[in-house]
Amino acid sequence: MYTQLMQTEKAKPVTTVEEAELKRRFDARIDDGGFVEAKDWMPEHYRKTLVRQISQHAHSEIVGMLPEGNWITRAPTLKRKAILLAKVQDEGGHGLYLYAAAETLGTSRDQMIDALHSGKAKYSSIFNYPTLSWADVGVIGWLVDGAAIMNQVPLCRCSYAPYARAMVRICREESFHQRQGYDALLTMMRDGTDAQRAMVQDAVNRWWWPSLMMFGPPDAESVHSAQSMRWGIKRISNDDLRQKFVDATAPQAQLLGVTLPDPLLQWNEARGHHDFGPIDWDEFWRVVGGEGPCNRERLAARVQAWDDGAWVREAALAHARKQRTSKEAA
Ligand code: FAQ
Repeated sequence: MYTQLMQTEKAKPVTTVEEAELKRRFDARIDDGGFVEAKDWMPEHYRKTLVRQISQHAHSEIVGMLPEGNWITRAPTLKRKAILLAKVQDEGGHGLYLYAAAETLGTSRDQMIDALHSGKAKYSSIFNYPTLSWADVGVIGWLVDGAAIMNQVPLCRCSYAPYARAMVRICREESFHQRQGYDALLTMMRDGTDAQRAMVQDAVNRWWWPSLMMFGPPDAESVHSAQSMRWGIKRISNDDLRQKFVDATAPQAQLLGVTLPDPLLQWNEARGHHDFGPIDWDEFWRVVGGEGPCNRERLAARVQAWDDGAWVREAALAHARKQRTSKEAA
């Protein structure tokens, strides 16, 4: 399988003096905190790791349009509808920057999309949960975009420069997304009815634990972390990012007036961090393995959208061909 192939493939053995020198220079650049550009020499395993991570990230943005997109026609006001439309469109844009960044590594967008549609490539576990109420849209902005930013800010310093550059713009937009989600929830909590406040609490109860899972498995079980940290692809570990997210989010929950659904969540003065309860990693792996509440629905929606868009792609190609021919004739 595509992902297994990426996981197990080892760097090609360095066979020639020239390659050994290229590898030495690559390692030195990484050790100096330098950046790698698309045309620079890089080990095959570094390239494959990046294609895996960036394409999965792109797929997450695209599949991530579906849960919130589900509420565009039912947004409570024109203002909220316009905001949600713009947000979902932004996520589509993020997917496109990321596919473009991954393409610089020599894998075509068609190959990446085929890997998603055939179930070989992953996308974030979080998008396999349903959006049951309008409050879910606010909670996705607050918690899901909040977790995404926490994970993505360090990626602005990723050693692969095209990915790092894409992340700078994406992070600016995600930070706005996070604030709009929090603002929508504040409105419901402060100016809403008891039923609306209960709706927010219910949404927080359902999204809290899946949001913590977004950061990936515990460090001890994260198969890619050691190598990705060595290469400066990942700058902060899964567990450290998760801890930073909990520390940032707990006071925001208090301000909002919601309870995070974890009886073990409390400030630990000695550690200078919040302690929190155990994560259900069986649930995480079930969802990653395709058995989450919406996995089949999400994939089917993407495949359907791709098939429905075939005529647009064909028309665009025909138009480009026509323009080329008339330019050549002129
Ligand atoms: N879901 O060894 P590690 C967003 C897989 S964007 C599914 O720790 P790694 C914006 C992992 O791929 C959200 N699978 O892996 C938005 C690997 O499997 P593989 C996406 C997961 O790569 C907001 C295996 O487990 N963000 O939300 C997950 O070093 C609102 C072992 O794991 C990114 O993709 C998971 N949660 O670390 C859009 C950020 N976690 O590939 C719409 C970039 C792990 O061997 C609305 N990616 N796995 O088959 C990363 O930072 C990393 O890839 C991690 C995983 C941290 C996700």
